[in-house]
Amino acid sequence: MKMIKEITVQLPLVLLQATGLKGTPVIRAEKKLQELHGIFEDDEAFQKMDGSVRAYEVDVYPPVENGTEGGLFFGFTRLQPGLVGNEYFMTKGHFHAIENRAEYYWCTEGEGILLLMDKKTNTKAELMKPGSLHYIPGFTAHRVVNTGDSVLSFGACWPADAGYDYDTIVKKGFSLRVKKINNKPALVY
Ligand code: S6P
Ligand code: ZN
Repeated sequence: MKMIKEITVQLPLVLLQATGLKGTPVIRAEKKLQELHGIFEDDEAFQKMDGSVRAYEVDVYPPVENGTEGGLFFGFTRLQPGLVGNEYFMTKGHFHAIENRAEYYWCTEGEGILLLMDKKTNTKAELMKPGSLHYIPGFTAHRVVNTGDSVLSFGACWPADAGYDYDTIVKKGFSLRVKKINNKPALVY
């Protein structure tokens, strides 16, 4: 069991070596809880938490300059388990700044839910588990929720000119949340 887990976690490195990306400088972005202010519903619970706790980190391997049309980025996110009130830890979530840009996610470790929301606020939820592959179409906001009690890891591949629009999500939120109710994950509209 331990062996399988190790192989799964190391898959992105194997991939990097295989594609010649080894040696590309890695850009690591850490998101502390305090940087996620405003995205959780229970602000009172949020204020009581230690804001310096790391909620997730993203390693981005950019083989081309940021903004290169036609180029692709590869990234790997590790999202910690946890709760703010009864809402699971999640990524900030974003549309792409160039709205039509699509993306792939695939889960390598842990369990969670990918929330997708189109421009008309129609939502979809997809189960993430090791091996699951997720196509995120253009014009679609995406956010990952860790519903397990261990780290949720996933790879991502997206156009190098996609960019990020976080503001729309911070202002309007996602019309679907994932909460721990009766000790299990529940979708709350
Ligand atoms: C980039 C891609 C991911 C996320 C990462 C963190 O287009 O979707 O690399 O940046 O999972 O999520 P967020 O919402 O904080 O950027
Ligand atoms: Zn994205």
